This record gives sequence, C-alpha cells and structure tokens, in this order.
Amino acid sequence: MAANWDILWTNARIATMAPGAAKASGPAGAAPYGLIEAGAVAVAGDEIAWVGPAADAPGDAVRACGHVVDCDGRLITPGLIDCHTHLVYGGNRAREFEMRLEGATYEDIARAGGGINSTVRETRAADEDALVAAALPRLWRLMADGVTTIEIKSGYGLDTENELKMLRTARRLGAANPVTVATTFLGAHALPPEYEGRADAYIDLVCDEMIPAVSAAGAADAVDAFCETIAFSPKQVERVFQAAAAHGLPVKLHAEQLSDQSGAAMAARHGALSADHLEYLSDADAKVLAAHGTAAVLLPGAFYFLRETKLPPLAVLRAHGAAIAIASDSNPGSSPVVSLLLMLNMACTLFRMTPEEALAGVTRNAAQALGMADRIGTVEAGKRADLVQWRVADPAELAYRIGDDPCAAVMWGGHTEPRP
Ligand code: DI6
Ligand code: FE
Repeated sequence: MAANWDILWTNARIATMAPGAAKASGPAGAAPYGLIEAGAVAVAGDEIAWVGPAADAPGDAVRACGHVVDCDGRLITPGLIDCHTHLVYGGNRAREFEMRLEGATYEDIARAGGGINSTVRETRAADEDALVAAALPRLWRLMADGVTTIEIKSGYGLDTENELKMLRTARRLGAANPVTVATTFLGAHALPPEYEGRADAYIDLVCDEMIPAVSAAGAADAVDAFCETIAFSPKQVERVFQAAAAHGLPVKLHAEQLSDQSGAAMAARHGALSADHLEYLSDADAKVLAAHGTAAVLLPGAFYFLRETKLPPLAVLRAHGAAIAIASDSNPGSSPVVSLLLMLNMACTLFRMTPEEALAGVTRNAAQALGMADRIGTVEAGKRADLVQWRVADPAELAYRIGDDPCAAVMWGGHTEPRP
C-alpha cells in the first residue's frame, strides 16, 4: 500500500521522547531523548505517519510526497505541552509582589482579602472580550516557545456565571489559535467573599450547581481544586471529586503547595490525572502518587516567585517511577510566567532535574497529566502532528539557555502557520 504523505520534514535530529527515553542511556538502554540521528518525520492529515532514520524512509512515499522540507540538521521535538495554567484573568498583582518584598507572605495577603480574591474582583468585572484580549499576548508568548497544547483553568470567577465565562474565554482562545486548549474547572480555588465563614455551603454550590452547569455546557475537560489551609480541606475536596465523577469528569488537585494536607494521596486514590505543586509532599505520599499512576506536576515558577525553599521530593518520585511533569502555572499571583522554556531551566537549576527529565516533563509526562498520552507528547506514528523545529543541536540546550528564542518552526496538527 503506497503511503500518502502530505509533508516530510527530513535531515533532522529527532528527540522523539518515546517511552523509556528519559530513563536509560548507555549501551543497553534507549537513546537519551529517544534521539534519532539524520531522521525524518512524515505527516498525513493531522497525524504523524512515519518517523525514523531518513535513510530508512520508503522511497516511493518520499518521491510521492509533495512537500519535503530540509531541516538542515535542526532538532525536532514533540510540540511542548503546558499542562497547568491560569492564563485567563483580569488585572495583575504587581502591588502584591511589592508587598511580599516588604515582608508580607502569600498567605498573609490572601487572608487580608487580597491574593486570589483580588483577581476574582477584576475577573468578575471583565467581560469575555476583555478577558480574551488580556490573555492573548500571554498565550502568544507561550506559543512562541513551541507550546502546541495548553491547559487553562477557571477559578477566578467563583460563581456559576463567572466560572462559565472564564471557561468560554479559554475555549475561544483555542478556537482562534492553532494551539490545542484543554479546559479545567477550578471552582474550588478559593472561598469567595460572599461565602465568608461558610466554606461547606460554597462547596455545596460547586457540587450541586456549578459542576452540573459546567458539564451540561461541555465547558470543561477536567475538574481541579486547591487543597490548602487557606483554601479547602481534603474532606471538602473529596466532595468536589465525587461530583466530578458523577458527571464523568476526570480530576486533578493543587496539593501540598504551602503545607502537607495529604491531598495528593487522596487525589491519587480518586484516580486523579495529576497532583500539582507538591513541595510539601511526604515521601510516603510520593509513593502513593507513583503507585496510582497520578502524574506529579512540578511548578518551578511558583517555587521561584514565592521564594519557596522546601523542595518537592524529587528523588522519591524518581525512584518510584512517577511521571514527573513541569508546567508554567502562569497566573497573576504566584507565577506570572509566560515562558515554558524558562521552566525547563528552573526545573534543572532549582529542582536538580536533568534536561532530559525536564523535556519529558513538558512533552510525554505533561500529556499524561492531561489524560492525552494516546494523542500527543511524543514523536511517534499515529500521534497528532504537533512538532517543533529548534535552532539548537543538542536537546539539553533547550533547558540551558535563559531568555533565548530558539523556536524555528511549529507544526500544529499537520499545519504550519506563522508564529504569532
Ligand atoms: N496555587 C497557585 O500557585 C495558584 N493557585 C493555586 O491554588 C495561584 C493563584 C493566584 O495566586 O492567583
Ligand atoms: Fe495553579
């Protein structure tokens, strides 16, 4: 059967990041980064049709392919995946940054009605068009770093109407751009001021009104919550997870960011896709995460920006084979970050991850964290043709340089479009 290829990118080094790639190197193991030298990748429709050494490509398919691109030895990786962001919001929190530099803590500011609730005020006041306009430059900046899939959470509306507005905004960003947007409902992010002292009643609203409305509108692909002393207890989060399950929505959790609530292990037991932050995760709970196949999403931008010093238990996660992902956590309060490549660097410098682990963290493992591992995250036949060409020779350079702009070309589901 003659293959029918639309595009062939050839003469490239391909970091496929195929399974096993981030584990072993050396003679007996898989090549680091799943690297293919002098490689080629063929695309048919929106899928990868073939990948391998260019010399092995079937000659009739190559000759029949109308669009062959010589990559001049450049590196190709899977499109990058930012699996945890709060990209949609009104206003900014530069003033709180100043307050923290003067000595206030993130928790102090939150308890005084600032923090997440100050962004809630500005987000409620903005209409959908204004939220799209505010988020677009942030999205374009991430796309310029080779991001082809991004998760965007709600969580600054905190009532049914405004949470739906945020999720519609996120979907609009996806419809207007080649990037794939996965949306997450984060109604249990903070207690809105009108529910002061009535957290359980707010959780009732999340479970009985918001989740059914979000589900009916098809507005979210997953449900998240913030399990913390300044947010919701594991018991309250469990109720949110039960409501999500009743509507067939997968769950994930902001856990162990500021203290150890054993939220991540609880989430893992509920089959969560991921547990995120995890600085205060205990060694015992790290094992629970790994055992349940719940991805550990580390957020070095928030660690850096809050000047956290407690490191997530990387060695234990690694030793037990947890899927470790890296994301920007792009948000106005704890991680005003719009570069995923900078997160690769910080994952290495701050968390001591290897450049190979960091790249797996924004490709294969980030796909797992979104429940999309069957579609994206590696350069393998049958996956969506989300690919990036980089002006670097060695994949470690992606984590090494700071403030560079190495992205040469991006393919989004088989289409190449000018970079924003
Ligand atoms: N943890 C975070 O780092 C973000 N949300 C959360 O639960 C911060 C959100 C914000 O400060 O606006
Ligand atoms: Fe977050």
